[in-house]
Amino acid sequence: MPDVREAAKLLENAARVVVFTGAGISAESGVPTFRDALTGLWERYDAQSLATPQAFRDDPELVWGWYEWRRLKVSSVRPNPGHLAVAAVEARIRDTTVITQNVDDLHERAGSKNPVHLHGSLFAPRCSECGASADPPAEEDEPGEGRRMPPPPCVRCKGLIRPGVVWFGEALPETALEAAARAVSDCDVLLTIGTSGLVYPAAEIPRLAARAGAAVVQVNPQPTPMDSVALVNLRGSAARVLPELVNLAWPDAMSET
Ligand code: BJW
Ligand code: ZN
Repeated sequence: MPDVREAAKLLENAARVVVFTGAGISAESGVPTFRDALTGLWERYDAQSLATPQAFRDDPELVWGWYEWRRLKVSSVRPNPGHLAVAAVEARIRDTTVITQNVDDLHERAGSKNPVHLHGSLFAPRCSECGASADPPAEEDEPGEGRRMPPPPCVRCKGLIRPGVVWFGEALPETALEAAARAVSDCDVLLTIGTSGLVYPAAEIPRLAARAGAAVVQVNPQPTPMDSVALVNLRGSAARVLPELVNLAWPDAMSET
């Protein structure tokens, strides 16, 4: 049986599904990944100078400006057929949990109900001192790559507002981790899509699901450390493979979303 048919059968027969996504699912919407050769963000930017608490302490204007540029870029793009296919799975299987490492809002905009954001969100800034949540600033006309911007002050304590994302060395949000652990512990199928599987603790998720007895299906154009964990490896892009997979499982599902 071709791999995609085998994956469709697994999905069709599943009662509980986890969809675990990384930057690759948003790549075809125009959001760069982190580690892809040539196009990944970490090819052009230094993670230590931008995605750590120390970076924000050292140069808050550089870090805030970079995240505002990314937030506005995400706001200007649209979900792709990969995100829509994930929402179609959710519409067919009620007990579906979408767990994403992504800080964009493309799953929500595609119709996913309540994705678990393991690494936070570009759209949920908060105070770096007292933790109070803040609204993202009003949209600007020109995102301006590389522009420094002073972070706004917290209305409660005047501390600096920081991006609501999880930086290296920071703990993942407890409620998100708990929701993820719960969903993974008793799912029938876990789809891992567009993630390099290099960043922990998120990278444990497919392994935990496999250990708990789930069938792991991976969608990625490149090999990853998850290849050996997955029962089925679908080598291709999310926007191409996921609609095909969903259409094989439920022939009308994509047109219903
Ligand atoms: C496609 C596609 C298409 C392309 N279709 N697919 C040594 C060993 C183990 C762990 C550590 C270690 N040293 C340090 C650590 C810990 C560290 C870590 O894991 N580091 C590793 C890199 C080594 N982890 C942490 O620090 C975490 N926190 C932590 O451990 O806390 C401990 C603690 C506990 C208690 C108290 C205090 C502390 C936090 C990790 C936070 C990660 N943050 C980032 C940045 C978020 C903000 C931002 O956006 O700037 O999250 S890093 C970045 O990587 C981002 C992503 O969510 C994450 C994962 O990346 P992802 O999504 O997998 O993207 P890529 O680019 O890596 O891969 C893309 C994939 O898509 C590729 O496979 C492509 O082939 C594929 N693809 N096109 C489908 N069209
Ligand atoms: Zn504050």
